[in-house]
Amino acid sequence: TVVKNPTAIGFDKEVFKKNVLDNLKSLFRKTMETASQQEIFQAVAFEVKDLIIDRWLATQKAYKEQDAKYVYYLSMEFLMGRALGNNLINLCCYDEVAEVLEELGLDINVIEDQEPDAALGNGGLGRLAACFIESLSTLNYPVYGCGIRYKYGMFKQEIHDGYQVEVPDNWLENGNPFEIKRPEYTQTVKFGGYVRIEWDAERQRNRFIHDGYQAVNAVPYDIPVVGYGNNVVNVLRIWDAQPIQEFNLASFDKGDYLQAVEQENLAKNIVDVLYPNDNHYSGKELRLKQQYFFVSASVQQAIRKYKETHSDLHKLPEKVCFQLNDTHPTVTVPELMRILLDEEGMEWDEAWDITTKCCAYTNHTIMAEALEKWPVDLFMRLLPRIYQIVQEINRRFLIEVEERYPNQYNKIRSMAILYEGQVRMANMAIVAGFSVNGVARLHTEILEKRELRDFYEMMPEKFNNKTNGITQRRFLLHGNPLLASWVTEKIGTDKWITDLPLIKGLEAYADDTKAQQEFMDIKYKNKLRLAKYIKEHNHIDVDPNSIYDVQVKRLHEYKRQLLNILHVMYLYNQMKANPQMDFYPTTFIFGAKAAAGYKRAKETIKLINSVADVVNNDPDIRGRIKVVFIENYRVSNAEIIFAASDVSEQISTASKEASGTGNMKFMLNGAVTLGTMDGANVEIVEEVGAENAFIFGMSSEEVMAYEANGGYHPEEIYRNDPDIHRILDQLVDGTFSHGDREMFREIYNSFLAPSYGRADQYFILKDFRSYAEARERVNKAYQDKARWAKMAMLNTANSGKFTSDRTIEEYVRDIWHLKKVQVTL
Ligand code: 26V
Repeated sequence: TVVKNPTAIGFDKEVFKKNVLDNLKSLFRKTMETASQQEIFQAVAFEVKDLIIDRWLATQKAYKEQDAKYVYYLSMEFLMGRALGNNLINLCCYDEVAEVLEELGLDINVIEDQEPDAALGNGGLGRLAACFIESLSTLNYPVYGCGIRYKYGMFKQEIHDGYQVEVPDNWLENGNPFEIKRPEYTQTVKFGGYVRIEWDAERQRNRFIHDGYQAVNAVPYDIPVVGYGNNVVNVLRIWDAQPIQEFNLASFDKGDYLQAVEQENLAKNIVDVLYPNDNHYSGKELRLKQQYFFVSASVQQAIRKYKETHSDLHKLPEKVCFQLNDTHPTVTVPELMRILLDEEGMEWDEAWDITTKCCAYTNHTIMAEALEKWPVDLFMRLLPRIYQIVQEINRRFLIEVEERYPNQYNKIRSMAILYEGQVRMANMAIVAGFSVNGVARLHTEILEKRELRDFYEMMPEKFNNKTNGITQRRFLLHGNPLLASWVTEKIGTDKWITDLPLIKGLEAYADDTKAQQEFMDIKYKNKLRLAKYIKEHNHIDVDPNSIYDVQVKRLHEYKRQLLNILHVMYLYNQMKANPQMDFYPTTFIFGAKAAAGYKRAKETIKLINSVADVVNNDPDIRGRIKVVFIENYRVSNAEIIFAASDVSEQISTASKEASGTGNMKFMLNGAVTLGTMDGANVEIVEEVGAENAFIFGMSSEEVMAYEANGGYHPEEIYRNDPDIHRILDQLVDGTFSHGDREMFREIYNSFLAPSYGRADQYFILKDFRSYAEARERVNKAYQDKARWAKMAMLNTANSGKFTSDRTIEEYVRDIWHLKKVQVTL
């Protein structure tokens, strides 16, 4: 391929080869002949870590010399995926290593496949964090990604008889060759106990002493985050929990004994598992423990590091910014206050001034059920001193509200941090942060005009938008090497790798028949690759000449996978009634994990698989409609899926999807969006032009207007539209369930007789006709090969805005104010 290496100087194939063989010997006592592919992966990965180490040292040295400002990106989730391939790409020696492996009789793809995904995240929010730290490295900015080293990441999904089964993800089973344990940076985190007040005669004020607590050690593991071709290596620091003192069986003192056992237990389960919920809050104590655990360790570490070279904590904001990835790390605010007040002896006002200049908050959803509201009793029991500080923050803020809005109790009701026995984390993040951002223009507008209206009115200067982005190094260069090389050839430079807007150069080829042919040939090859993957993993034959119409994302009602599959049922009915209908063969591809306790989501997976069973095996259909549910959708297979897609399904109920990032990955890879005017789809359409996308459905304004009126009446649609009537009836007449009339009863009821809430909350029936009509347009458009090729190419060509490099430059300009650091070896 064409990726030429600016900094692979020093890469010596023969040395690399020899070292890999040596690693095999020293790690496993094996030779190339006897080693397994997994062992070879380990040997290669250790060698790659070796390539990284000198750059890593040089980077941290350069930061120190320049006394650089850091952003601490605090996130419960980093959905990194695999590291080997992307590290090689960013070290600019992917091709060279592929050659070495080939000379050893190995296929680099097979070696890469040995690596488990680092799935320390659920979906959009976690993957965004991963793209961000990669972009920060590539753009020469100092960052610490701070998170949790979950023993079990996102569960593996298996499909048994059409149902989702969750299997634990023991991702560290074979060790992680890229991580480095840093016991010397261990921090202590305290839970429970009580707060004692002592009079400090010397300083003439009260001292708050936290006693009777249980403590846990937080031990960091560092994972390198390699920038593209610039020698920069930043750190993803994930914390493991260890008991304070080794459990001492010889202890005679019963009090000590019990305390030792308790502390050991506390340490044991804190980092056990990632909560597999996406968008649904449930006030679990363990989750709050996880939050405070990694936040306290990270903040203590940041302060300690700062104090190594600075004496005045008042200038902390010049060197440190804490970016809160959603409200999950919001205890950063009271934790920083605690350190400044109790450990550094500052006065409230000084501490508050520093804290509010250091913290910034990103909002990722307006879904009410995702809002974190901790019960006060739980919160104060687990974090007694932190709770006191929250009370004081709240007290002082409410005085401000009262001054600004005398006697307007509604303002207090909406903005108070402590309200009706709950700690409202978003309110605390907004009150204490100097920046509050949404993740797409429409989303930020909805925050300002609706969800956070009162805050926006009171402190408009805090609000800003940062439309999300994705890294083209992973989602084009690594995931779609054929298209990557072709782009470079066509636009005559590989500079798009770090300057994505250059990809606009492709526009010149939009009407060029030869280029169209080449573009579609590459798409075809990628479709073959995905067909092979599906055959191997799902045992379904897929026709690479069919349209690949794809919806991959977490399963959630607002994302409306149900609308998609209901429409497949409708198409099936049409084709049964009219076998000669004009229809270009289409493969409807789904991939989605459902939160383990999300019943409706799990029923929807079963419905998709049940429809697949019937449609795929009906001889009347002659394979013209296929439905495929790809098991265990995750970052590594996502790369293959995006590259192979023709149609990108982005069909959320307008106003509900904050941004979406999958939509951008599809666009970059030349898939055409079939979507609603929601989240970043709005900006995608703006970039590519409405004629190169298929837009349908209600606007966010319409949706919100209906919601304000308590919903709409889906039963009218059911009564008046015979096709819709039919598919809903088919949910309960056994058509797709071997005669079982109860299997999909609850889905049916959700449209017509919901047991709680409104009927058809997500406006599926209301948007159905408009969706069906858009899908017809897609099917027609695809039959005009030249037109489709042009549209697809224009999507790739106009995806420049959606690089996370652009997003990061905006964060740096408006919020973080970092300086670029050059690193030389
Ligand atoms: C929320 C919660 C709620 C409490 C329980 C555990 C848990 C875990 C994760 C989340 C995150 C939900 C928010 C989220 O993922 N939002 C997504 O963020 C993407 C990146 O900004 C954005 O593209 C998606 O539109 C948005 O849904």
